[in-house]
Amino acid sequence: MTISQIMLRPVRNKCTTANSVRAVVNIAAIGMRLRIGWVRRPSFSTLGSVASRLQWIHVLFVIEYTSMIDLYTWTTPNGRKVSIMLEELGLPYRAIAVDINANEQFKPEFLAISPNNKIPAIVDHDTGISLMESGAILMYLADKAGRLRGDGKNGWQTVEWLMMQMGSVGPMLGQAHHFLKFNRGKSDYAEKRYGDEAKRIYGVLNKRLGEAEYLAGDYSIADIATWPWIARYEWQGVDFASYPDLKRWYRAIAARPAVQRGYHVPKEVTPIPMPA
Ligand SMILES: N[C@@H](CCC(=O)N[C@@H](CS)C(=O)NCC(=O)O)C(=O)O
Repeated sequence: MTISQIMLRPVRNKCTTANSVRAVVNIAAIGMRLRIGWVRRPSFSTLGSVASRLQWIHVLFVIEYTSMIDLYTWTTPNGRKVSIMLEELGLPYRAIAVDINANEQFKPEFLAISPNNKIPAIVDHDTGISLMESGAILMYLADKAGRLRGDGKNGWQTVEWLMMQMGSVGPMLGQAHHFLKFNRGKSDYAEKRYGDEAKRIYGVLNKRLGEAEYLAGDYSIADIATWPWIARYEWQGVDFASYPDLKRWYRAIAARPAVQRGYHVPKEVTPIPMPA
């Protein structure tokens, strides 16, 4: 990490220590990682009169680090993967909403970061790296933090189930949403094809989760990639009763505080769906 700037913030007479502390918190709220906050207070013996005391300036020095990550996202399973990951890792980030219903993904400034016009994408100002594709982003963040990627044998299982999500769970369940939720009645063939495929995928995941607590053994980016898609089980017309191990896994991940925070980025739309 590099020190990006030193802010010298003069705050006038009514700035009590409490106000100064609030200033530090406000800066943290926009995502900067604060390392040092220091308030220099005058000693009363140096103040000649009430008037000069009122003129006295408290100075707050803050050193900021450029560890912030810009996350371009929307309220969809692919977007939520990355906000959940960032919340799990506790990395400072700023969510930038790209409303795909308003075609904001086609704006030239977004295409410069995500040439395939899809969210999510990130810009890591710490390293200067920008990335599209949720699987690549999850791998990058796991590598950056040294967490949630699995180790040894689990590492390859993590890659295996992450790739299964990217190549199968996401694309197939996305088609199920398209035909079963948004275009019902337009194609019986497509509804059956993707409805059946959704159930087949649920069966594969349920079997795996009957053998292991999480997809790659330990909780990992494979689970973080998959869970937001399963959170749309109602859109996919799936009844969890036939998939008890998948339901156990779904509920355990839904209970994680980081998942609950990351789900509502960049804004809250509905509560997390919860099967009985
Ligand atoms: N393979 C991509 C898929 C991303 C994707 O499909 N994003 C959708 C929202 S979930 C999107 O941005 N759609 C806008 C569009 O296709 O124009 C990934 O995993 O990041």
